[in-house]
Amino acid sequence: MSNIEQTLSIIKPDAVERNLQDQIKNDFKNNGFKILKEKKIHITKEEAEKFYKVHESKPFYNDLCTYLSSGPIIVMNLEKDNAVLENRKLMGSTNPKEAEEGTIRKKYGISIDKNSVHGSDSVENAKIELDFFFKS
Ligand code: IDP
Ligand code: MG
Repeated sequence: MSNIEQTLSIIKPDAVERNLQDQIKNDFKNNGFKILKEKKIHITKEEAEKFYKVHESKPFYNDLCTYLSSGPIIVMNLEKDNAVLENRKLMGSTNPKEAEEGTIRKKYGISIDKNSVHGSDSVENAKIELDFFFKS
């Protein structure tokens, strides 16, 4: 049975800065994802704080929000069968050093904070995160 889902992906500042967006988009397309919507934006620190509010109590929260707002990012609405889980698998572990061969974070990630991509972690959060960037 098919289970088409949508999820939010972000190509983070470290990857946009190194001009990796086309390679990363090809990774998604080659793995069966459709890019339904995409836009390049530069968010403010306040917007990053709102987006990452679930991490408010973490020691890395401030640096994380400074980083996500430090340069342009590409936000994408991806669609695929089981898109949320499939995207998490294609991204690899949060820490690129622990990410599996062939994953986006293994290939392009620099460090745990500069790990090139974000992906929603549940169907519920995917809806919230897609609305955050794409609700008109
Ligand atoms: P995820 O991006 O794999 O879902 P989360 O635990 O949701 O990982 O963390 C959000 C982001 O916060 C990570 O992608 C990473 O950039 C950053 N981060 C997570 N843990 C750490 C840490 O221990 N030190 C610094 N940055 C971290
Ligand atoms: Mg997360």
